[in-house]
Amino acid sequence: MEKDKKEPAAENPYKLLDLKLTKVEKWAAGVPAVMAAFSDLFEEGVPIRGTRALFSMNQKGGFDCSSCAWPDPDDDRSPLGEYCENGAKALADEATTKKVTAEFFKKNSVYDLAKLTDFEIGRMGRLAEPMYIPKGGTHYEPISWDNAFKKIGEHLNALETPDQAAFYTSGRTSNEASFLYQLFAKEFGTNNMPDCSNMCHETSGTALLPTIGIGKGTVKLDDFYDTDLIVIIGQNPGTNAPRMMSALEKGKKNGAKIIAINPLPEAGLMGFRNPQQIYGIIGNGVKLADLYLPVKINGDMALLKALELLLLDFEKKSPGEVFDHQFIKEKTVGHDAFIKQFEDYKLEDLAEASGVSQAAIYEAAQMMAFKKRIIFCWGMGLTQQPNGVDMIREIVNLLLLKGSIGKPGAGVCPVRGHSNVQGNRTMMINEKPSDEQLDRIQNVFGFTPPRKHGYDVVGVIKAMQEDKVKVLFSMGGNFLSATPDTTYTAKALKKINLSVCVSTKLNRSHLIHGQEAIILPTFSRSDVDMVNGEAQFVSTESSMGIVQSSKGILKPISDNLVNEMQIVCRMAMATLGSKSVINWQRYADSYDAVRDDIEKCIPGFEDYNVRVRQKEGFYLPNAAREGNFITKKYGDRAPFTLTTTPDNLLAPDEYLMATTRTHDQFNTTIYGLDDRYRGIKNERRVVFMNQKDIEKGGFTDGEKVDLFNYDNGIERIAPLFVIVSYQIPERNTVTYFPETNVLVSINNVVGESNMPASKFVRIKIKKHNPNIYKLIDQL
Ligand SMILES: Nc1nc2c(c(=O)[nH]1)N[C@H]1C(S)=C(S)[C@@H](COP(=O)(O)OP(=O)(O)OC[C@H]3O[C@@H](n4cnc5c(=O)[nH]c(N)nc54)[C@H](O)[C@@H]3O)O[C@H]1N2
Ligand SMILES: Nc1nc2c(c(=O)[nH]1)N[C@H]1C(S)=C(S)[C@@H](COP(=O)(O)OP(=O)(O)OC[C@H]3O[C@@H](n4cnc5c(=O)[nH]c(N)nc54)[C@H](O)[C@@H]3O)O[C@H]1N2
Ligand SMILES: [Mo]
Repeated sequence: MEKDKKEPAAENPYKLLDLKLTKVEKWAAGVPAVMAAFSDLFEEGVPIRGTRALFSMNQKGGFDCSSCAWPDPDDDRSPLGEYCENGAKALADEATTKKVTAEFFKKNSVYDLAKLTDFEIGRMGRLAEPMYIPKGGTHYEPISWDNAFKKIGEHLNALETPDQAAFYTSGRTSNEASFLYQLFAKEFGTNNMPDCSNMCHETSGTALLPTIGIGKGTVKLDDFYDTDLIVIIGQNPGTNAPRMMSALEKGKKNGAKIIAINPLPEAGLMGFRNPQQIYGIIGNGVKLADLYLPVKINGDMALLKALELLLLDFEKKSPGEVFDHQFIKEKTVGHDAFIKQFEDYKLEDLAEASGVSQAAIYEAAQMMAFKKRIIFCWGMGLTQQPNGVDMIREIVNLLLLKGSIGKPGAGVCPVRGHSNVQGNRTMMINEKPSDEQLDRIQNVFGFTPPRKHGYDVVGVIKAMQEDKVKVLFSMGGNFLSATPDTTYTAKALKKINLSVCVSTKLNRSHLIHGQEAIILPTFSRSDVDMVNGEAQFVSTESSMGIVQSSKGILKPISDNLVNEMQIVCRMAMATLGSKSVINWQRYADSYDAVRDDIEKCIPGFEDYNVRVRQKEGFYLPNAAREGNFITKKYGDRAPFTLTTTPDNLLAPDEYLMATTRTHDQFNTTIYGLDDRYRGIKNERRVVFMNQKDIEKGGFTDGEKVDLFNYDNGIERIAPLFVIVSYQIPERNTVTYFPETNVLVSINNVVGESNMPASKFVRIKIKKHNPNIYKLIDQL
C-alpha cells in the first residue's frame, strides 16, 4: 500500500538547480528570440512538422496561435511569419510527437509523478487516450470514451442539486465549444462556471462595464499606429505579448511617445529588436519607453492621482488646453466632485506613496498634458492588486478628463492573456450571466436556465472545501497550479467525488485529483480536426474584439482524441438523455450548426457562418470605441469614479511580493528554466530583492531562503528559494508563478472582482532551514 500522498507545492521544492546569472537584457526579442523559437521546435523533435506549422500560425486562413490574445494585423502580415518566441514554444509544446499513453500510466503511479517538477511533467508529451483512476487507486487506467461519459453522467445525475457541479474553463476553448459548454451547464441547471478570467482580467471587466458600458478594451491595432502617447502600466509585453512590440514599434516610428510604469525595468519595455524584420535581426532595434517610472508594488493609485493633480495644475495655467471640456460636458457625469477631491491631495504624499520621484511624475504629466490621443495598456500588474478595480477606474477617470477615449488613437487596452479568453466570455461562459443573456437562451431553446449566480474560481475552491461542490469538470487549464493557496486548494480537490480534465498535456491537476478522476485528451489549436471526413475550423476572438477562424494543420498524435465540441455533446447526451430539449448530435456533427445558433443568441454575430469565412475575420460591435458610453446607471454617459489611495503599511520584517512570469513558461506550462530578459539561467526558485533590503535583512545575494505568508493567522511556506539582487523598489520582491501560489491566501482577493491578488502578497523571508519540510508536512 502506498503511504498517504504528500503533494509537492507546485514545483518540486526539495531541490535547487545550478542557478547562473547572466546580463539583464535591455532589449527584447532580436536574434536570441528567433534562435530560442527554433531551438524549442528542435528539442521537441518536431523541426519540420513544427516549422511548417509556424509559418501558418496567425496567417490569414491559418490557425490562431494559442499563446496569447494579441490580434493579427488587419492588413500586411510579416512574410517571416506572424509568430513570436512564445508562440513557437507553445507550438513546440503541443506539436511534440512524444505521447503519454496507457503504458506510461501503468508504469508510473500518480504519487511518483507528483514528485516531478512541473517542467518535468510537461515534457512527458501529449495525452493520447482517455484515462480513469478509481477511488483509492494508485495508477490511472485506460477507459473507453463511452464509459468515461457514462461515468460523468452518473456522477452528475447522482448529485443532490446541479449546483454541486462546477464547470471550469481555461481560455483556449474555441467560441463554438465554449457556447456548447455553457449551454450544457445551463440546461443541466447551474451557473457554476468559474474560468481563468476570474484570475486574469475579471478586474478589468468589473471596472470598465459600469464606467464605459463595455467590459472590453476600446482600441484597435490601427490606433497604436497613429497616437500621441502609449502608457504601459503593470504589463510586460516583451515576455507576455511579444507581438504587441511590433505595434509599439510602428507607433513609435509614427511619432508616439511611450511611458512605462512597472516596479521592474522589463527588457520589453525598454527596447525591441523586431525578429520578424530583417533590420530587426541585424540592426540596432528601437528604444521603446521614453520615460520609465519605477513604481512600488501597488503604488499605481498614488501615481495616477499625482498625475491627475499635476494635469489639473497644467489646466489651471492653460485653461481648455489640457482637459476636453466639451467631451466632459457631453459624455460624462460626476466631474465636479471628482475635481474637488484634489483639494485634499499633496504631490509630496502621493509621490512618496507611489515610490516615484516628484520630478519623474512631473515629466510624465508634462508628456500627457497637451496630448490629445492617449492609449493606456495594462495587464496583471494592475488586475491582480487588491484595489485593481479602482485603479482601472482611475485610468478611465484620467482618460475622461482628456476626452481620450472613444476616438481614433485613444482609449483603453486591457491586454488579455489566453488566446480565446475574451471569446469565452462573449459566448456566455460566466458565473454571473446577465438577465438579457439568459432571456435569449430561454427564448431560443425553450428551457428555463438557472438565474442564481454561480461560483467563480475562489468561490468554487471554498465550496469544494465546504462539501458544497462534488464534481469539478475542467475544460482545459491546470486548476490546481493556477489557483491560489495550493495546500488549501489541493485539500479541497481531494475531497470531491469526481474531477474531470479535458487536456492536451499532463499537468499537476491530473495528479492531485478527486476521489475518482478522468482525463479526456483533446486536440490542440494546431491539430487538424476532422469531423465526418472534413477538416473543420473553429473561431476565436482577440483582445481587440476581432472574430477569426482558426484551422489546424498538423496530424494529431493519436487516433483516440476527441474534439472539445464533441466532448461536450457526448457528455450532454450521457447526462441529460431524453430530458434534453437540444439536438446535441446535430451540433456534434457540424460546427456550422453551432455557429447558426450562436448567431441567434449573441448580438454581433449576424451572418456568422459567412463572415467567419472572410480571411481577416470581423469586428464585434463596440459602442465605447465609437464614443458611446451606454452605462446601466447613467444612460449614455461615462461616470467619473471616486477612489481612495491605500496605505500599505508593512510590519518591519514584511515585504510585498508580486508573482510573475518568464518567457520560458506559459502560465503553468514550464517550457524551460531560464528568464533570459532578467538574467536568470537554469532556476525558477528565485526571489528578486533590492540590494539594500538584502543587506538590512542580514542576507547575502545568492543566499538560500524560505518564504512565508501569515494571512488569516495561517502559516504558508514556500521553501528553498535563492535571493537575486535586482533593480526593484525597496521592500518589494518578485517571484515566479506557480511556484509561490502556495503563499497566496484564498482570502487575499481583489475587491469587487474577487480575483486572487497574486501581485500583492505579504511575505516574510528567513534563512533556509533544512528542517522546514517537517513543518510543511504538518500543514
Ligand atoms: N511567455 C508567456 N506569455 C504569456 C503568459 C505566460 O505565462 N508566459 N501568460 C498569458 C496570460 S494568461 C496573461 S494574463 C498575460 C499576462 O501578461 P502580463 O500582464 O504582462 O503578466 P505578468 O507577467 O504576470 O505581470 C506583468 C507585470 O506586472 C508588473 N507588476 C507587478 N506588480 C505591479 C504593480 O504593483 N504595479 C505595476 N505597475 N506593475 C506591477 C510585473 O513586474 C510584470 O512586469 O500573458 C499571456 N502571455
Ligand atoms: N500566482 C499567480 N497565479 C496566477 C497568475 C499569476 O500571475 N500569478 N495568473 C493567472 C492567470 S492570468 C491565468 S489566465 C491563469 C491560467 O490558468 P489555466 O488556464 O488554468 O492554466 P494554464 O497553465 O494556461 O493551463 C495549461 C493546461 O491547459 C491544457 N491545454 C492547453 N491547450 C489546450 C487546449 O487547446 N484544449 C484543452 N482542453 N486543454 C488545453 C494543457 O493540458 C495544459 O496543461 O493562472 C492564474 N494564476
Ligand atoms: Mo491570464
